[in-house]
Amino acid sequence: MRLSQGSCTFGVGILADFGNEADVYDAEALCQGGAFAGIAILVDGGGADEYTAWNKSQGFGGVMGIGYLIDQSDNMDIYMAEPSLGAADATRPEYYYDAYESNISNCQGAGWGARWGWLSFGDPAQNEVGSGGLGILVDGGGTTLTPAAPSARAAGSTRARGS
Ligand SMILES: [Ca+2]
Ligand SMILES: [Ca+2]
Repeated sequence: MRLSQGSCTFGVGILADFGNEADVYDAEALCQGGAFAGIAILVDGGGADEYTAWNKSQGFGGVMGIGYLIDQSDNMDIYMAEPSLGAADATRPEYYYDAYESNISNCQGAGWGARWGWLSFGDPAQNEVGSGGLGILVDGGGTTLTPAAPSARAAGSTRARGS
């Protein structure tokens, strides 16, 4: 499932759960506070929660985007940025990168900018026009961070900021 659980492209997307129950947030990409050109927020008020995603999630700011994942409590939460299913696994998602033998996650407080010219409309002089955004993961304590795929946790690329 993509574009869900507090996600936006050119707009605002908010998922706010202020209850104290334990929740499972499981999605694929641009989710759980993942933003392109806008503001995306996932805020959870309490409970021992589990967050799982593959790419550009859990506090991700892409081009012109600001993404927040805010877990307010000190419950023991689990944050998973799926690292890999392996190159030979046909079920792996498209975020797999052979050079790293892993997914490229851009999760858990990551800012990412476009530098491949895909916004330049074919004009090389206009490459790198998509400055990255701001990705923020805030947790009130008690967190378990599982092994994450590369480019995660307070990561920034191409005029971007993650924290
Ligand atoms: Ca919760
Ligand atoms: Ca927490």
